[in-house]
Amino acid sequence: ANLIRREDYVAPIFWIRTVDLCFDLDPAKTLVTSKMRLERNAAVAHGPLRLHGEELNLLRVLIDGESVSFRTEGHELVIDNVPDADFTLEIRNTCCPEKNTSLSGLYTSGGGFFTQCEAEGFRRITYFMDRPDVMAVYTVTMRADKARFPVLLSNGNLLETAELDNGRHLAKWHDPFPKPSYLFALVAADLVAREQRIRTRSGKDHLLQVFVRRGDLEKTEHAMNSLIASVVWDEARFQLPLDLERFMVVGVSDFNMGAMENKGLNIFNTSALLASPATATDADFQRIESIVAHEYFHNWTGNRVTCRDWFQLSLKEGLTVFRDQEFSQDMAATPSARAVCRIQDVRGLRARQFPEDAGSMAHPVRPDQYVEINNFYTATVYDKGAEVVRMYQTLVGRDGFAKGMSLYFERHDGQAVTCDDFAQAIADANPGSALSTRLDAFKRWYAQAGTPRLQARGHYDAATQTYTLALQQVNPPAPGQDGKLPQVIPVALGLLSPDGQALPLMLQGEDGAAGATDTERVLVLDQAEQSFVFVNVPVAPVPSLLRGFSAPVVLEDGLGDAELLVLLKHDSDAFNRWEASQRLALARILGAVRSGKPLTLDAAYLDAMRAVLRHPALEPAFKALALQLPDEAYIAEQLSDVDPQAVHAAVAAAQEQLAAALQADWVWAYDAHQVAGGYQPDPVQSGRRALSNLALSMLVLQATRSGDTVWPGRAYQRFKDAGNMTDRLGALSALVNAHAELADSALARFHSQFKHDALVIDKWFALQGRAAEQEGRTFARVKQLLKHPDFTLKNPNRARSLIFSLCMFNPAAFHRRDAAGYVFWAEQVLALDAINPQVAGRLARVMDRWTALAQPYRSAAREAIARVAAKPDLSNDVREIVERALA
Ligand code: DPP
Ligand code: ZN
Repeated sequence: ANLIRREDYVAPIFWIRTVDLCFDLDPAKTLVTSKMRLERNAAVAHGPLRLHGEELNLLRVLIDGESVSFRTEGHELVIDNVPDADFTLEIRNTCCPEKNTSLSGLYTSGGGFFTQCEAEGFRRITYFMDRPDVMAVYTVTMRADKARFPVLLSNGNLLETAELDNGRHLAKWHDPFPKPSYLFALVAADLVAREQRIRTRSGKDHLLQVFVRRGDLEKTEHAMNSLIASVVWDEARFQLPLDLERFMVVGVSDFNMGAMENKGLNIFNTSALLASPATATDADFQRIESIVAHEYFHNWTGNRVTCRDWFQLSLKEGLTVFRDQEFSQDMAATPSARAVCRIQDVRGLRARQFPEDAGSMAHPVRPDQYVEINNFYTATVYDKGAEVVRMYQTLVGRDGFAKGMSLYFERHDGQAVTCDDFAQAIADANPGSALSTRLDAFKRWYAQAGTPRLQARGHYDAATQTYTLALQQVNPPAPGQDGKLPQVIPVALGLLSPDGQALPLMLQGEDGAAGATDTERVLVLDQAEQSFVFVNVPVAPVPSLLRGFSAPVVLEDGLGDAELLVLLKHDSDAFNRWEASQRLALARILGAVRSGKPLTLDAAYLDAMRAVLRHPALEPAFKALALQLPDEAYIAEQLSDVDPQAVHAAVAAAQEQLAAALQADWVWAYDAHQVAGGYQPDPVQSGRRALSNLALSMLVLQATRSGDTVWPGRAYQRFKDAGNMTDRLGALSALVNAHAELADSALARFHSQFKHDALVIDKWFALQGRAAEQEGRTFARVKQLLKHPDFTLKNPNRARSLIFSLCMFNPAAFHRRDAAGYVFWAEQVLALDAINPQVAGRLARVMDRWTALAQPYRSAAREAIARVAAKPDLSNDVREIVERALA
């Protein structure tokens, strides 16, 4: 397999200016005719024309209407003799959509045709210069059987429809915006649409459409509302209008990703699109809102300005994740709900990106090399990339960032550019800012992999009333990277008096004006070590550092229980308040794991948690997050020689003690947070449901352990009577996670009630795959479920629901001392690889952190990885991952 390197980038030898595509759609054999206008890139030396193509049947090649000689080299079609002047190239080929189980290129799903071209799927449709810096204007003609495929969609505007012989029909689309091939899309299927006309601020009219299968129409209201809100938000916050008359969204149930931002024709995994109160949870509603927004926002950040090459992926993904996070916060409206969004985002970053940054697949936000680009749609590129964009905003301010965005579009609209171009635009729009004066150092965030550790030590001098904060950063080596340089770390902070008062933050050398009355400010650490001296500090303060998680680093501030309790009680920064709750729990769990002694939660911790739960002013959504224990994966990241069973035992013990000690409080919390009135997925209602469901799970756990049947009975009742999926699933998972006796009959009832709704059955599998492990019961159940008639590896959502749930989200069920989990993993990776390499590659990633495991896990994991690597015909996707794991 070829290693592709960023430093080897060369501009294309030819430009493709226009493409005229013609599809005669047939599931078994689709005929594709492509007519292109090409032009030599004057800036680049001579060379043959090279086109990418995979799994295609080539029928003919014409240049200016004449046949030409050509050859193939691997997956490339090479034409040596091409005119110097502009010319037309016509290619005719076939492909086989119904055999395309990789879901990349043109494939069939549920009897319709769909495409997925990012990153390199277009070459599985026809021969092309399938790289994002080749941008062309597309005209697409589709012909298909009208009865089976009544809806024919492609990018842009509909030019023409016509009836043809033999029950076929035709549609012709034209997209006026030049675009890279990865943004091409086509849909031919039996679908219906929810439609909405809107008039935007600028006074233009637009048609929004959400296409789904017939029975799903009533589940599209939330997606449509989310789309409208996204259009309004992008115009208001960034002055970015909708540039198309028609904006289409289509749902498909076989899809590798969440969704795809094809120009004017977004294609969505149904799991990221369809929701009704009866079938989707609050978390689903929230996820749909953010993914609809994400794909819509790509229309500017990704489509109008795209990536020069795939190493720049974070240019569009980091930026667009940042934008969808900001959107979700703005939609959440209240400060507390905003903080809840931020906490959830950081939780996700720590659970997925931190381990990635420390493991075998660690790579910079802008990677330097890859074998298979599909393997680099990662938490680092997306979520750490979003944190990098957030730091720009922190350094130049919200208005400065908006100015930078404007300059970015002014300079680069219609171009394929790099992360450097983005950085330069933000810096140039903010001369003299904390960013512009250290731009080169800031850009190390794109180049250096690994999570920096930020060490902080404070010293208070009562005599001079000064507080000296010494900050130090340590950048641990990552694969192929040692001797790293200091990064630019914005540290938002406040200082609290021991009784919780916010103290003014004036630095030594500042006059009265600056900092005198601020109680929060941002320090910029850009050296390995720096000290900051605060003056006029009346008492020894408790530092609240890295507020709002102002940089993606691991903070080591050495605070003990007493100080964390002050922050938990008084910090005006809700993020750090939550963080204090997590650190109190973490310290106890890590203490137990490291000492090998059973965990006993102390009264101070339990009282603090009770105080949070009973707090008169804190929002329920916040309480639910503060009372939730840290993820096992996050805990494991704090350890070397991880014994996942020991981590699980400590977490389980903490859970049980929290359930028992606060029993009366949980009863109160459950009763006091019932939601009256109709279902709304808003932050207030969903916060109440989150807290009452947490309370219920605690009560069922406690009851099951003590042999009491009242709460399991109530949970079962609630499971049966719930008016929405959030509460129904909450009650069900309370029963299943506690291994309550009623769990099995509840599961059976749930299945029979929802057997016709694939997305709900996915939840049914996922719940069982993620169920708390107890004496191997969860693992055994998953193996049993593999044989369930509803299970299939071919549908990515279903495969993920069971297999990924176990291997990725259930460490205690997966990491078994007898290695059966790893054997299972190897089998499933190989089985999936034969069907869908992208999904198999994702599953392969589960072993990224195997070297951090203790024995006997480590040796067994290595053996399983080696078994996969030994398979001769692995996909590039899986091979790259297992080879890096073993390197
Ligand atoms: N569909 C993926 C996303 O929107 C890749 N672009 O992030
Ligand atoms: Zn994206």
